[in-house]
Amino acid sequence: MISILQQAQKNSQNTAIIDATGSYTYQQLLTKSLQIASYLQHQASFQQGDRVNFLAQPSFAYTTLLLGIWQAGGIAVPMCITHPTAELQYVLEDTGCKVLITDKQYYVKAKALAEQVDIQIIQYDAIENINTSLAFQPSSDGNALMIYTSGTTGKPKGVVTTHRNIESQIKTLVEAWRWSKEDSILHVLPLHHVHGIINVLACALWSGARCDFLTKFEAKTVWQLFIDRAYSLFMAVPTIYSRLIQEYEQSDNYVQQQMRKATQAMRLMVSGSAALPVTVLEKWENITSHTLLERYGMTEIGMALSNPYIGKRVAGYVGLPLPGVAIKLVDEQGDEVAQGEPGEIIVKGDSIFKEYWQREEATQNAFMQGWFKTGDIAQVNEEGYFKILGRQSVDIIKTGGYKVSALEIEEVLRTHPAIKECAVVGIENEEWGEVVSAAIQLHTQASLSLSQLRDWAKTLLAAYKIPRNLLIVEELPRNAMGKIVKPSVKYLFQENK
Ligand code: MCA
Ligand code: AMP
Repeated sequence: MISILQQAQKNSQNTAIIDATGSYTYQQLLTKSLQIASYLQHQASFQQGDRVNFLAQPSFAYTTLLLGIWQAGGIAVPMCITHPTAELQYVLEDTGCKVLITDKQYYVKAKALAEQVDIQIIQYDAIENINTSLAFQPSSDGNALMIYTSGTTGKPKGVVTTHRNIESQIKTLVEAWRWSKEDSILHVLPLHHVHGIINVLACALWSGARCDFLTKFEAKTVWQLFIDRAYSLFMAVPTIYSRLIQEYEQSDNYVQQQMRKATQAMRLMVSGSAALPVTVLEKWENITSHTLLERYGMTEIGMALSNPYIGKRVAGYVGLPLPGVAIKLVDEQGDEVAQGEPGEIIVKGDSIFKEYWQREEATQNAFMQGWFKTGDIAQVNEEGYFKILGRQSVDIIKTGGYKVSALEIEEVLRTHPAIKECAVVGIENEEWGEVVSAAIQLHTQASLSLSQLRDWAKTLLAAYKIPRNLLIVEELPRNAMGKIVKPSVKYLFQENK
């Protein structure tokens, strides 16, 4: 049996999950997960190692699907519940899955998808009262999870991690941040990324802690739940902390006092997925007395660097290497840089992913002598703390904690009949980190407004990929080779603010 299930068995009587439908123990989680595993093995078109995609709200159902697919020996592919059909269809086709499981809410959406892709759709509620014996068990070296991530080339790639990788990612964080079964956490993050799946949900399950799901982030509700439910932990992206600060500032004195009291009583609050502005860290500290623990990670590697749980947390720095993670900073030739010099972060360890799904060349190019090349540039201070300086590629944008590829968005924009050429860049923004912005050259006599563009794009791109700023230009800035110069495009936006 895989370790996360063994861990759950140790805490069978504890409350595991609270969601919009009720409260569930670890025993209920195990029972339902086994039913799902058995259903897949006996009643679905499933074989060991198959990808099983699923679309479900953040909930008990989602959690049992994740564990059930793992127990069956499948690769769990959690899909984004807010993605438009075009993005979902891409993921279904790329994974080549035979089975898609959905909760009640997404069944109709899934059925429509199934008309375009040949797969079996299983409704979660139909998985009931069947024999719960398993024909085969997963192996710890087997593939476990596939998460789609945007990169510097083409469409998003499936990042495949094994049970061993995941176990290593979880154990590292459980140890570093001292998770225990006494903990409880409010989960407000999307469940198709590592931050929400591993750092919050899987660490809670591993520890026998309680995880409460909020279906969609909403600042007022989060504060109310902090006040009502006395959580010990919270983890989010910087944009969420900004939103919570805005909500605090709009509240009256009495409510602010309750907000302060509730958060001061927590033991740890973590920020990650994007750079935490020092102003946000300071404001949060003034409200809650917590110095946010900032850490650094990536879909391909889990978490790699973290400020310490006990000890100095340095504003603007992402901390020190986590246990079990080897890190080096290298120059363009792959040689380690001198202390204090900037270099690319390369990482090695058990938590590093196995491969990009069916992209052998991309997988090979991502590694250098066994070290994974992150594409992030950092510098180390005298005390060994890392500071992220930026990314090698201007074509990667981080907005609201989501990583998006400028090239992928440009490819979609070019299919608009009014657009002759375009360049997408991320423009710095205190609340969102960066905001997706498009400079567009139109065909003669064509016209296009931002709202027209956004309306058109919403069936093709996830909401966070759709440009928020539009600049119509006569010509895009190009170099002598005719290549668009992205820094100059950014400058155009700054000039036209
Ligand atoms: C929404 N809005 C935006 C953006 N998104 N404006 C600019 N840029 C954006 N990216 C605007 C909307 O237009 C709307 O404006 C208002 O904000 C509310 O929109 P809504 O869709 O309701 O936003 P939201 O649902 O509140 O989303 C904000 C969010 C979300 C909760 C911060 O982006 C989120 O969950 N981010 C987390 C992503 C994450 O988990 N990443 C981890 C991947 P108006 O009101 O004017 O219409 S990274 C990872 O996993 C690695 C391993 C790591 O290190 O963690
Ligand atoms: P993703 O591929 O969505 O997992 O995003 C990973 C990327 O997020 C990293 O390569 C970094 O560029 C960025 N990132 C994550 N955490 C931080 C952080 N604390 N500070 C700055 N960038 C971060």
